[in-house]
Amino acid sequence: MTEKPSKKQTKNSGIPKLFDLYSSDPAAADLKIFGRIPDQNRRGFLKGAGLATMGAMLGASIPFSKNMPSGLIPVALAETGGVIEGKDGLTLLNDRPLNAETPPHLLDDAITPVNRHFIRNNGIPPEDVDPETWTLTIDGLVDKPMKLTIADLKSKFEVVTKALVIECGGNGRAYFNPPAKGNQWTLGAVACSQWTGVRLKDVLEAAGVQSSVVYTAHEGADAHLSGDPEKLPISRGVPIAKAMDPNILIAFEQNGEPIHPMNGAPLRLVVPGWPGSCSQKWLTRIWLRDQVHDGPKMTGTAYRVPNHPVAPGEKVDKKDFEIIERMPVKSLITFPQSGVETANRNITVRGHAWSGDRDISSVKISVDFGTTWQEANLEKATNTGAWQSWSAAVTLPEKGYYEIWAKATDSEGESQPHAIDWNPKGYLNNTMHRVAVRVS
Ligand SMILES: Nc1nc2c(c(=O)[nH]1)N[C@H]1C(S)=C(S)[C@@H](COP(=O)(O)O)O[C@H]1N2
Ligand SMILES: [Mo]
Repeated sequence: MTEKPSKKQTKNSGIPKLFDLYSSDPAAADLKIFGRIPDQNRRGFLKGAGLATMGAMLGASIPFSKNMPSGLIPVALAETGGVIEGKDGLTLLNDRPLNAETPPHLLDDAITPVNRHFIRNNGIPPEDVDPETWTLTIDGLVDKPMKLTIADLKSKFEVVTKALVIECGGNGRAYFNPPAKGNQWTLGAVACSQWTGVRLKDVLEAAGVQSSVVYTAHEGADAHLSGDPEKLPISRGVPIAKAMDPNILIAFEQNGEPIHPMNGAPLRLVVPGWPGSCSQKWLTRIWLRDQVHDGPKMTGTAYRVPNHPVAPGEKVDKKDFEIIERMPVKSLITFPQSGVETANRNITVRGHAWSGDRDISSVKISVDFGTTWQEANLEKATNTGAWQSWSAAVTLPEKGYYEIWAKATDSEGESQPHAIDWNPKGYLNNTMHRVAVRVS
C-alpha cells in the first residue's frame, strides 16, 4: 500500500523531489487521504453502529459487513486501500488480526502522533469499551487484591506523563534470510507517544507484593482469533524486579487524548525498552505469580531468542531459547525518505535513536557506505524510556546515488551491527537503517 502521491510527485513521475515532499506539514498533507469522509463520520467506524453510516456513504448496504475486520474503512471510502480509522499513512501487513506499521519518514516527530502509532494485534480487540465501567484487577500473590476503575487509578495514585518507546520484538523481521514466519515488519513497528497514567510500581505496592512473587502476568480484553472465549490471544509478563521500574505505566491517555482503540483503549500497560508484547493492551488484570508466567506467547519459542549465536537457518533446540528482555540499540532515519531525488547537496538528515532502558551516547552518520562517519547532534531524552532525536548536516559531494547510514551506540558501548544477527523467529533486528538518495 502506498500513500497517495502529491500533485507535484505525479508531475515529476517517478522519484519524488526531496524538498517538495517536506515543504508542508506531512500531517496536514495526509488529511487529503480522508478528504471525502467527514471527520465526525469517521469516528464511529470502529463500532458496529458505524455500519449504517458507512452503508449510507457507499450508497449500498454491506452484505458481508460481519466479516469486515474491525478498524478497517471500506476501500471505496478511503482514497487509498486499507486505511485504518484514525491512522494515516500506515502500511497494512495483516487485517485479521490487524497489524500495520509506519513508514520511517512518518515517524519524524519527537512524539509520535496517535495517527502514526503502529498497531500490533494478536487477536480481536474489544468493541464498545466503556472507560467509566472498565476495571483492572490486581490479584494473585498480593496482600490486598484490588479491583480498580480508571477513576480509582486517577484518584488513588500519582498521575504522570512520559514519552515512551514501544517497539515490537519482531520489528525488522522482513529482512531475515532465511525468512522468519510472522508479520513482515520492516522498520516501522516502533513509536514514541506520550503516555499518561499511573506507575505500575505504585499500584503493585498498594496491593502489597508478597515475597514469593517471581513474575507478573498481564491479561487484556481482546478475543482469541478462534472465537474461543476461554482462550486469550496473548498474555505476557515481566520479572517482578522489572515491574518495579518507575517508568512502567498503566496508561489511560495517549498524547493527551483517550488511547486509540487499536492501541489499547481505555487502559494499557506501557513497558518501555522491552518487547512491545509486554505492554498489554485493553488491560483488565495483573496477576502476580510465584513462577515465570506461562500464558499464551510466553512459552515455546515466542518472544525468545537462542542463548548462543546461530548461523542463518540453523535449527535451534527448544531448550536453548530464552525470553527476550531489553530491546537492543537502534536508530531510524526519518528524514530524508528513502528513494528521493534532490538537486541539493547539503541535507540535514534526522531521526531518533533508542536502546532498551539505556541512554544513547552517540549517533554517527555515513554517506560513503561506512568508510567515514560523522557525529550527529544528539538530543537528550525527554525522560527515561523516550527515544532521543538527532540531526546531522551532510554533504553529498557530486551527482549520483548515495546511501545515508545511521549507527547508534548506547551508554554501555553497544552499537548497531551491519549484518543481521539471525535467529529462527526473526526478533531483535537492529541492523543500521540505510536510506537511498539520488543527487541530480
Ligand atoms: N491485549 C493485547 N495486548 C497487546 C497485544 C495484543 O495483541 N493484545 N500485542 C502486543 C504486542 S506484540 C505489541 S508489539 C504491542 C503493540 O502495541 P500497539 O499496537 O499499541 O502499537 O502491544 C502488545 N500488547
Ligand atoms: Mo510485538
